[in-house]
Amino acid sequence: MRTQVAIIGAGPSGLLLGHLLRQAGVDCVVVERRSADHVLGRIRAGVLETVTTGLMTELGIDARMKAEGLIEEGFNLASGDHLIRIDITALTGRHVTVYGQTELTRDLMDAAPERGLEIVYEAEGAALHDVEGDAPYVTYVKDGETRRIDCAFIAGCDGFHGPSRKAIPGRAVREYEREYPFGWLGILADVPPCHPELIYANTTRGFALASMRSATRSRYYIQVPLTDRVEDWSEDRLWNELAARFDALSAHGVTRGPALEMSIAPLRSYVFETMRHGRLFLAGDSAHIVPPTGAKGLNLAASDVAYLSEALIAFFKAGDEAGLAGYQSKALARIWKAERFSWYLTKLMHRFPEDGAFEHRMQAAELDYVASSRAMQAAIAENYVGLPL
Ligand code: FAS
Ligand code: PHB
Repeated sequence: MRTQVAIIGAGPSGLLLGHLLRQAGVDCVVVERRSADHVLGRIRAGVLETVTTGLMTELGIDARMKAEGLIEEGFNLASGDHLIRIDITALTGRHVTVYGQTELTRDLMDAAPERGLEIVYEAEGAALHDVEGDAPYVTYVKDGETRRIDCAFIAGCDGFHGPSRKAIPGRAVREYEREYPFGWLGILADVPPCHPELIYANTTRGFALASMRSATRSRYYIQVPLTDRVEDWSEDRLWNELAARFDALSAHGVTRGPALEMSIAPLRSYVFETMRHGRLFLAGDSAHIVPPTGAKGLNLAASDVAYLSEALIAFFKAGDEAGLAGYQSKALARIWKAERFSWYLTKLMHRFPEDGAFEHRMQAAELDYVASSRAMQAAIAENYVGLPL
C-alpha cells in the first residue's frame, strides 16, 4: 500500500499524530506491534498539561476527558511532616488535568474508525527501509503475511524499545542518558484518594507519590531499590508502607483495597537528539524518557506531536519544508527544559543510596526555601503546568 506518512506505534504519540494528520487531510497509517487491549492494559501517566488536553480539544475528542477528568489547581510537596502546597493556578493562571493515559489512549483508539485513521494492530517485526532516500517504506508481518507501506515520511512513535532509533546510523546519533538507582513501585486501586490533590513526599522511608484517576480510584507509587521485584511486595506490605508515609500528611489517610494493577517502572533521563534523519522523524518516548516525577513523559510526547504534525501538514498542503527542517531544534528546546525539571524534582524528592546526612539536610533546606519563596514556587508551578510551545 502507499500512504503519505507511516506511523510506527499506537501509543499516545502515534495516535495523536495520526488523528491530527487525518483531520488535516493527510494520509497516514499506524502500525502497532501489540493488540489494542495490550496497549490499554499499560498503566502509565496520570497528569495532563494543557498542551495535551488542547490537542484533544483541537481534535474534538475531548468529551469524556472534560466530563471525567479532574481539574487540579495545585499540588503538594511534602518534607517531613508538613505539606508545601504549590498553587499552580494562582501562580500561573493555568491548571493540570488528572485523566489517565489509558483513558486518553482509549478515546483516541475509539475515534479512529469514524475519522478514517487506519491502525494495524498485532503487526509484527516492523522494519524501516531507505529512510535516507526519497522513497522510504515500512515492512511488517500480519497474519503470517509480509506487507509493505510505501510513504513519503516515517514517524517513529514506537516508544523506548521500538525499532525507529535503531534505523538511524551510529554516525548520526547524539544521545544522553542517566539511570537512577531506584524504581517506582505503583499500585492502582478503586479506593478514594487520601488527599484532594497530588502529594509528592520526601520521607525518611523514601519517596512516595499519592495520585489519583478519579474520586474513587487512586494511584500510588513508592521508591524501591532496583533489586526489588513486584513479587517481593504483597498488597498488604505496600498498603502498610503507603500508610506510614501518607496517613499523617494527608487529609483522609490511605484507604486500602484490592490492587487493579501493581508494577515497578525503572527511572531514567534519556534524550536521543537525532529526532530527524532523512525521511524519519521521532516523537515521544522513542526520542526521550524522563523520570515520572515531573509528570512530563506523556506531555512531552504531545508537544513533539504538535510540532511534527504542524510541520508535516505545512509540507503536504503548501510544500513548505521550514517546519520539517526546524522540528528537531524546536522539539529539543522544550525536551531539555522538561528533562531538567524532572531531574530537579527527582533529585529533590528521592533518597539516593549514596547520599548521607549532609545531602538530606540540603534537600530539607531546599524544600524549606520552596515553602518560603513565592519565586521558587512560581518557577516550579510554571514547569509543572508545562512551558509554552
Ligand atoms: P509508548 O511507549 O506509550 O507507545 C509506543 C508504542 O509503540 C507502544 O504501543 C508499543 O507497543 C509500540 N511499538 C513498540 N515497538 C514497536 C514495533 N516494533 N512495531 C510497532 N509498534 C511498536 N509518564 C508520566 O507522565 N507519568 C507516569 O507515571 C509514567 N509512568 C510510566 C511507566 C512506564 C512503565 C513507562 C514505560 C512510561 C511511563 N510514563 C509516564 C511515560 C509514558 O507515559 C510515556 O511518556 C508515553 O507512553 C509516551 O507515549 P509514546 O511516545 O506513544 O510511547
Ligand atoms: C500518575 O498519576 O500516574 C502520576 C501522576 C504524577 C506523576 C507521575 C505519575 O508525576
